[in-house]
Amino acid sequence: MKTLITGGIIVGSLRSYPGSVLIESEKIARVFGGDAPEGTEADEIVDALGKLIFPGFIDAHTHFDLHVAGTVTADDFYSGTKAAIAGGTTTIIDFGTQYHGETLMQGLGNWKKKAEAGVSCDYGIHMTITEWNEGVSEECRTMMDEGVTSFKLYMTYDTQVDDETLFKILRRLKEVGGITGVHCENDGMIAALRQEYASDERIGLVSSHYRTRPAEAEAEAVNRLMYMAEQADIPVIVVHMTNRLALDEIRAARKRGQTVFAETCPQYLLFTYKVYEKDGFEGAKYVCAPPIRSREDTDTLWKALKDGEIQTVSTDHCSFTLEQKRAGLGDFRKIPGGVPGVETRAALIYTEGVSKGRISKEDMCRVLSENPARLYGLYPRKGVIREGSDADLVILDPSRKKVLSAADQLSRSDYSPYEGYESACILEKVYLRGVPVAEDGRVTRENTGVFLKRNGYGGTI
Ligand code: DUC
Ligand code: ZN
Repeated sequence: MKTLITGGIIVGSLRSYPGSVLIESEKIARVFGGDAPEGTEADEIVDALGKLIFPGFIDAHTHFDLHVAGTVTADDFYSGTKAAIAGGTTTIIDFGTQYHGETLMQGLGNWKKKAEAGVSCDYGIHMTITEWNEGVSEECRTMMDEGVTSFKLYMTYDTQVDDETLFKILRRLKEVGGITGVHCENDGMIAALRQEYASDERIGLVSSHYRTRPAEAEAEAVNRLMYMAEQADIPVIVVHMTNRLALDEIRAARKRGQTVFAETCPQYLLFTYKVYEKDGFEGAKYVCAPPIRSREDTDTLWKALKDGEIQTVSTDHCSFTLEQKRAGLGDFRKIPGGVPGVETRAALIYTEGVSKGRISKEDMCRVLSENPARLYGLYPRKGVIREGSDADLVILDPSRKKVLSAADQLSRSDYSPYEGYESACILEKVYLRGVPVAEDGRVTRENTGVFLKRNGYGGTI
């Protein structure tokens, strides 16, 4: 089967140009500047006139079927990956977790089992390390062999590792060629503030969530991570980075010569902490950690994206229903933390970023496709429109608008943080390895995703 997509603008991370893409079975067979030459054979011709053709988007930060805060996320792999593909995300990387007493292999096995629920986009797994011993250290090499080449460490929550463990893990990952993303927040500072706010009437306020997780707590943890990574001589990733103070710590580390990557998420680019001050319990819809910050911070993040100081925009998709959120009525500490996002990321970044001139479409390609592919060992199979790459393609129509609403979404969350938001584009067609799988936000073919064995980060950003 050969498909020719013609007449559109092919978007790359450095330049875009009018061109055509010939798909043959799962791969991109040819890329032409302008129209395909006379006589190019295809079973189907798709007219993309006036549209943008992006390499499939990669979301390197999802939590599907995660048991957390005494409950389980609303989306599992089945609904989560359908939501992903409908929104133009052809690859997700989910966080497998080594729970108490488990080996990394057990954690990985559990996550692959979860994926048996069905996967509608390709997927990889990062491994969250929560316990450290000789055996786990050995298993870091096994993980690399299994194609799980990136890890996750928490500096807060009950999944956290202490500084000694974190440093040992960094040194071990240096040996095996792994890379880790780190959730940076100072646990002690947050614990003390939460205790204080829970001791009076502030326990019932949603706004206590952000007041007890200040930007300083994030920046301090980033600072600590930077120095540990410098000493261990290893690149690291600061995941879901939210504010200027944290970015300043990354900038300082880079000035010292370190390689540091930063990820942010749409919720930190679009909203301010004022969402937590909405009437009643409305703010619970936005509770996530780290929390949403100030307007000054959102402006800083957009500029940092444009300037290449932030490498990726993922979602931290961790969805709950309103009923699940209500567990925190009367006690802000019990609101499960997380927001849905995997379905709306590309539309939001296009609308707020590209259509409003904050970033270019090439920047969007870089932070949603190419950089995550490079950072997480998928490049050039994914993340680029090039001959030989997987035919993961998104045709984005910038001439059609869409109002986002929970009523239309595929996520099992029953609300949308972006309810009523007008998207300046439609993800008209999504191809996964050559197969059309979604159209205008609806899934046309499900469960065709495969597990991706990834290479190690080879220093290619
Ligand atoms: N933050 C959240 O809000 N949810 C899931 C995990 C995380 O780091
Ligand atoms: Zn997360």
